Amino acid sequence: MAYFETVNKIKYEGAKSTNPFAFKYYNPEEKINGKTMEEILRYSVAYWHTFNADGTDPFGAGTAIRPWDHLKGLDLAKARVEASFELFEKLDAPFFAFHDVDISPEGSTLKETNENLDVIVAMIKDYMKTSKVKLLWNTANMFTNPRYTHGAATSPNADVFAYSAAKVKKGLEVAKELGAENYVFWGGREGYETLLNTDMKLEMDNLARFFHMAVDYAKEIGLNVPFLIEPKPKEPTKHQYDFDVATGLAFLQKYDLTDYFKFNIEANHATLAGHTFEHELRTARINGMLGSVDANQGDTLLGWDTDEFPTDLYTNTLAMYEILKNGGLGKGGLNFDAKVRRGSFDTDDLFHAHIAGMDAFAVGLKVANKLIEDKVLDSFVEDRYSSYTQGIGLDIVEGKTNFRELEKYALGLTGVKNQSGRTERLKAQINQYLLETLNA
Ligand code: XLS
Ligand code: NI
Ligand code: NI
Repeated sequence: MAYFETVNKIKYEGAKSTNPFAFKYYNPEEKINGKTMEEILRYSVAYWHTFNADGTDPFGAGTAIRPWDHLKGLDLAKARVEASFELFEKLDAPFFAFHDVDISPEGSTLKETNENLDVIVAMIKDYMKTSKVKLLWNTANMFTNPRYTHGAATSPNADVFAYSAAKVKKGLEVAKELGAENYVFWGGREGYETLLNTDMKLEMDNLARFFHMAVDYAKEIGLNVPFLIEPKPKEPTKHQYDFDVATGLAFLQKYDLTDYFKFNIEANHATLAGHTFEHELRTARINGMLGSVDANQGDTLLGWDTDEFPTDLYTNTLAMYEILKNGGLGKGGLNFDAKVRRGSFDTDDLFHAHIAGMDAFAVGLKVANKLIEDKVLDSFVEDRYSSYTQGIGLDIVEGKTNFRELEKYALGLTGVKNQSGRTERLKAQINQYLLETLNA
């Protein structure tokens, strides 16, 4: 049975195409520096936004009209799996990602929940045999159920810590069973509401204990995939412990976890933390910690995670710049952790949204690649720091000098001459590259 009868397989038709159900810029087979766009971009569909979300917001009921609306329980879960593989196929998406509770319903006990999960995981595994789609990552939802009110691994209640451990244990087994490329930890409630009732040190120590146990268990079952922390500063908690990449990195370093973890960086989480997307990507990249990306965008007028499909070409260009400079995403991918707007309620919108995001990142890739090829920023930056390649600057970077010598040197200077940073010129060049690519 077809769930999305109005849509056929989406093909690349080029920038002149007026077919709404065609890619204009994303050509999976097109090679950029010897690799296909498909191999570089590694697009992934987020199960929760595409098959579970119904448009509910704090002020109103769901609006989405879906062909599985009449179903319940395991039947609903099975229909969603069928629909998901139809959508992956039609979009030609190489990856998907899910939380445990997205794919199968929770039972009244943990045992029942796990049994439901087993049924659906077996079904997904079966579908994966005849599909090219792979699991980019899975994760445990430890924020929706009321048991996580005060956190999961950082809950003041040891029973909740134990329950959460059981959930992640099962999640790691599912990752192994489905051949996941990564395993994600997003700590939505790993933080606090107020310090008045919080033992912050114990909570953070416990979070590290939890991660070490996860590492140990993965080793035990032979699951050899990167673990990814997904930083977010707030929402739903007032303060989340893995606030941003730098904060998360300090945590991993303090608790000796850097060998096993990298970051899954989400655009909208970066902006909530008061950073640009490219800042978070850069911070991870220069520390060798860029694992994967939740590709979405926020709204600067709204103070929460709006999870919009990433259509901003400028931001996508700067993001792809970091990703290419990283040598790609390795086992990571660009996961569309994004949802259609509440008013975009029919199933066609699911396709329009993914096409929009896939095309917009393909543009970003092309422009970023050209910027790198032509060394537009590199040659400027190289020149800007050239004082460190000779004389006193070289002594500084080679650790061959000290305060006494530097004072002597400074005393001998007749004046200090700086160069312009040329911000506006560089921005204009990026615009030029963007427009040239679009008009090519
Ligand atoms: C929420 C997060 C979440 C994670 C997976 O803000 O982005 O969707 O990606 O738990
Ligand atoms: Ni996310
Ligand atoms: Ni998010």
